[in-house]
Amino acid sequence: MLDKSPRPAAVNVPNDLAAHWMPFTANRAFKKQPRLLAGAEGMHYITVDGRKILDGSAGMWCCNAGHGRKEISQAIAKQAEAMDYAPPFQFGIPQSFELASRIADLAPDGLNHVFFCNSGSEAADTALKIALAYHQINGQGGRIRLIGRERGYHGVGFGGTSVGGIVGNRKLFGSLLTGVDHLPATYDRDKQAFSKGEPEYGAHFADELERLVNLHGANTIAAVIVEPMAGSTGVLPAPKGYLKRLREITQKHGILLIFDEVITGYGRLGFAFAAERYGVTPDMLTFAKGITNGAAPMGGVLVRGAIYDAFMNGPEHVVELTHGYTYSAHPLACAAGLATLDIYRDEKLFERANKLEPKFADAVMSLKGQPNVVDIRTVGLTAGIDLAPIADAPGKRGFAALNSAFHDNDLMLRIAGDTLALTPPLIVSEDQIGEIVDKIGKIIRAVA
Ligand code: PXG
Repeated sequence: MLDKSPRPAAVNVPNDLAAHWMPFTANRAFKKQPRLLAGAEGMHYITVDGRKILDGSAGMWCCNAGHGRKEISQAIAKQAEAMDYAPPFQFGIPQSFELASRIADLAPDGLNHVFFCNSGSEAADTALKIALAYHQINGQGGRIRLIGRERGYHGVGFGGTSVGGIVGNRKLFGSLLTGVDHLPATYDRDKQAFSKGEPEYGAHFADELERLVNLHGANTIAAVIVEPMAGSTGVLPAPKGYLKRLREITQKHGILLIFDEVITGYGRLGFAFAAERYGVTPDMLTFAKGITNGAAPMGGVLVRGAIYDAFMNGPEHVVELTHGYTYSAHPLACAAGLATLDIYRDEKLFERANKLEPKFADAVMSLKGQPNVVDIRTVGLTAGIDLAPIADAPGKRGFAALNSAFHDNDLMLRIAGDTLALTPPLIVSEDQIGEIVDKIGKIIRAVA
């Protein structure tokens, strides 16, 4: 428990943790042994008791340019002084138009309009709604089915939860959306364990879409949504050729393809977007997290010109898409986004991630042979390390690793069950990669 005695504190430490019901957190365990953060600079977090924690997870896949970037905080402060808030419906601010143009410039040709929202969840739900609306106004209103993938994660809205493929996130929440089906996950450990980059095995998993088309009828299917690399379910890179195959099948049947790039966007895989890495352009692409380096909530959907144009009909005084959020294109988020994109460009961080990828992969792969390590996957500056679960207690070893990392080894990592996920800021040095891997080795042995 926290020390409740009166004392001068460098930071404001709460004396009661009860009131805050924490998201996606084991609340009781946390409140017994809190992991409280007070500061962040460069590659490190600072705990409330002043310890430096090496950031192996870019916060939560957000802070690609590292922490404490003055360019971003100053841009936010300046914007807050100039104008705190502006209504995004029927009014606009110059910064949102500039940001949309710059995001479109980074995206593959054809994705040239941006719809802003505030999170990855809202981005997923927005893209799914645009897909349904597009078919409706395009005279194909029978296309109402949405297809996701097992082990996919698209946030926690009802749309994203429905197309998502994680039983723990779905089973408590009723019937969810109807008319949803799922592709199989692309992972088969026996065939692809310890692959660096995209596994050789598994392109054929895309052919399952043909099966779903045969089952439901192409003209009932609106869209397919997938992550180019499933991140939060344990780092599952797309098998070689898989995304191209999905593109071919969706195109053949008039089905929209949506890439959820909330994690893979803004340099994580060595390119502005994974779509570029794979040479596959979807019809829509969702992003969040890295767009503001995590410094302000923002998400969005990149949309093909033909989809946008399809809505630009009817009387000009009428709203074309009845969708949006009070905080869409919030001025502080736009300011943060513009400053963040400047840093990515000026420091060539996407290229940096690309160059570091082989070294990062070799370093993490060196953990093969450590106790309980049953698979390691790497792609871009991301790795997933599967630990064998403790019998009858799935997730317990992973949770122990999270605690060992934070309390005993001064490292932040992400866990998905018994998988450890590493996804450091793109500013990570080669020495720091070595430091992260050394710490992970110690942690794996500590939880053996
Ligand atoms: N899509 C993807 C691919 C994500 O990874 C979301 C959507 C939802 O974004 P918001 O901003 O609504 O949370 C995400 C979020 C983890 C972890 O532990 C990662 C996410 C969420 C929860 C846990 O790695 N990513």
